[in-house]
Amino acid sequence: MINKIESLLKETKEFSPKNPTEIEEFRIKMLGKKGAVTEIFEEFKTIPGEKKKEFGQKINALKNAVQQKIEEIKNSLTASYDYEKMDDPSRPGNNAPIGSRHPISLVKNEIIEIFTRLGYTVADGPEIEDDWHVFSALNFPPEHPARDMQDTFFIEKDPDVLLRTHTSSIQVRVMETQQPPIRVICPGRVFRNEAISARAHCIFHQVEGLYIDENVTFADLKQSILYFAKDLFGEDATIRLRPSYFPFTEPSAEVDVSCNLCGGKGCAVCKGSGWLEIMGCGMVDPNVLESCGIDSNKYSGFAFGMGIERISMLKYGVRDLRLYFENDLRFLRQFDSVI
Ligand code: 2U9
Repeated sequence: MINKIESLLKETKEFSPKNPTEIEEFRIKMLGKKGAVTEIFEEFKTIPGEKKKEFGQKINALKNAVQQKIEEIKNSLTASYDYEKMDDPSRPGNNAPIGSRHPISLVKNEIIEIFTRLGYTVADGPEIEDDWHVFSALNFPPEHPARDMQDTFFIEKDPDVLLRTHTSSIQVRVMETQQPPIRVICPGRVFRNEAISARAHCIFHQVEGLYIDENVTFADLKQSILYFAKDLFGEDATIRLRPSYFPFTEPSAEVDVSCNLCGGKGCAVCKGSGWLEIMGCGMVDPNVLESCGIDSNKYSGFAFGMGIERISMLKYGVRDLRLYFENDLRFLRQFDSVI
């Protein structure tokens, strides 16, 4: 028996597996129900009493040596990633986790895609702006409340340097540098001095559109928005326009789309009205055309603007605007199946 123990100890010391399967085979061979060490424990029962102590110590030492060896090899194999790969070079690699698009980007891209199909091009502009491009060129009167420090983030005063409160400043820049026909879509971040709540944030995203040419009418505006609403919310969607007021458009309107959750019957989301407000729009005020160097006797145009967070909340049933800015993976991962 001593020889057997010595030989098993030697085998254990020299054991050097090529892969995890060989470790498991070794474990079964030594410690399994019919394993060599288990068998020696069985034989131990027949050893006479006076020799039990000596043999017992040797058998236990063997068992510990086997267990220790298995543990050591397992640890070193887990640490060396390449080892398993060498064993099977055709084995697929570990997938790198890929992220998902943010629900603001998803909706922004969808809106851009719809309007580029209608012949619009995307325009961009600075987030830090001056008074002219954000207010004066857009027909805001000198005492308009939006110009107030309570509503707008000013970086400097006299001359004013401020964070744009809408992406309309991009369209002003386009009109100053291009003559009609103009058809642009302007997505971007905007900043307003507002308290953060479930419905409002001091930073949000807008998409605005502008179409200027000869003989552009309110009917063109209505049809373009209807086409957009059907594409985004489904073929059954209808729209209604309610009169409104903006300094930069005349006439102006708020646009509602039929509630896609209750089909217009009235539910909690549309507060029983059957309608959801999605954007504002109007015919570009002739004062704005003239401020930007476009002849208002020859050209007319329409413009529209929407908050991307609002559209995204309606589309995906998100109840709290703050979720869009917190980067909580439990929220963001819900969009990983959307392309
Ligand atoms: C130029 C001329 C006109 C853009 C327009 C709206 C109506 C509008 C709001 C929707 C929700 C902003 O995000 S929101 O708070 N926008 O209602 N925007 S017409 O009109 C323009 C833009 C540029 C040169």
